[in-house]
Amino acid sequence: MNDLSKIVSQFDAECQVRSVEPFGSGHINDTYLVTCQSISRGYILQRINHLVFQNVEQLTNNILKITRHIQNRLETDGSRYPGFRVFRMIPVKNGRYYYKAADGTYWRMIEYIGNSRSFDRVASPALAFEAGHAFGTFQKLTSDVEPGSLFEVIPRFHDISLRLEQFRLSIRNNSAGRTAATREEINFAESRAGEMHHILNLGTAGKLPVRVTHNDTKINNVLFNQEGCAFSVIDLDTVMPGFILYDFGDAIRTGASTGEEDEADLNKVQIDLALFEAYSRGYLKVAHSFLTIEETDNLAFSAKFMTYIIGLRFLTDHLNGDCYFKTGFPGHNLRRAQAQFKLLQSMEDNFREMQMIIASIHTTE
Ligand code: ADP
Ligand code: GN1
Ligand code: MG
Repeated sequence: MNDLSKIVSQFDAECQVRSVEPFGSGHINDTYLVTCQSISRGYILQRINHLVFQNVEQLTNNILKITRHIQNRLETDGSRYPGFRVFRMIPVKNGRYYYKAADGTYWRMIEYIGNSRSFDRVASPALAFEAGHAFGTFQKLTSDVEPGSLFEVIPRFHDISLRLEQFRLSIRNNSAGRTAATREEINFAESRAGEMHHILNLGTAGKLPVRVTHNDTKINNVLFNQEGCAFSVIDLDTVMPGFILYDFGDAIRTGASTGEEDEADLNKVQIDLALFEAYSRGYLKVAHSFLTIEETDNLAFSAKFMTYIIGLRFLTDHLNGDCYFKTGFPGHNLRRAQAQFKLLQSMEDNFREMQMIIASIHTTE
């Protein structure tokens, strides 16, 4: 038995391991697909990055709470959410839902939802509509969970003042000696810093409700079936109290861009308005029933904001010497930041159109 199979054997799962292979494209945890001798069953095994997620116990409690809540709602009221599913966590033989190995690493296992696919980018408006519908459904299904009952897994996760502080500290420290060569990107970030406080200011003024939010609504965190219907939202590590605008914006950043998150050819990176419209239609079809006017009015801005703040975090990590996000090659975080900033520029150029699209959906749905 190799080390990964030994870890699988700690969990209360009927699985004679056939293979354990790296899976997905996450930047923080290590994800593996476990296949078993019985071909009908599979699991997702994940090593939780406990430097990033420092309280694995509370993080696990959040995920259990949310998945059980959704499961209950689907069982009692499932006809309103046809086909929607939520994954099940697998207990460790000691009854907990995570396993701490002798070397101090943390692991969890979840049921693999078969016949599912996820995409790093969205190929058509039909898929974008589905993704929007799925995130809207996730928010609706969790709207009756008290946000304060969830543990704040990473405090101030999308708080722009914290992220700018970290960015400016990375410039001052210049620990990797990269500041001089990164002037252009630093200036780009600084030139937009003021306007990017808008959501935080609204929140601080009490104008945005605190809700249960996902906080990592990358498009590859939606599962689709083989027919292209989105039926589940996964990767619940960062579910905690927050502003819903962050979830909308991050999904647009990844789901309505014409380029990869780390696209080298910046000419290929633009906002695709057809994908933006389709995602927004799918999302608002569900979410219009609970969004406030203030939230709806700021959806288009949230796409600019999330593209900016994730770009800023990539840039900060580049300046710090790549300590946080996994990288595939030298300069990877800088390239990611450049692609985000190019996408942001394209959103700035198309901002009026984006606002008009949201307004037109809002008035006709
Ligand atoms: P990461 O933190 O690495 O992004 P995810 O939980 O998003 O971790 O998992 C990575 C990928 O694994 C997903 O994009 C999806 O393709 C697949 N995946 C994760 N959980 C499941 C599941 N329960 N059923 C089917 N596929 C899954
Ligand atoms: C990280 O690991 P992944 O890819 O699901 C990050 C998100 C970023 C994302 C950028 C805990 O998510 O905040 O938006 O990379 N997660 C954490 O692709 O920092
Ligand atoms: Mg993921």
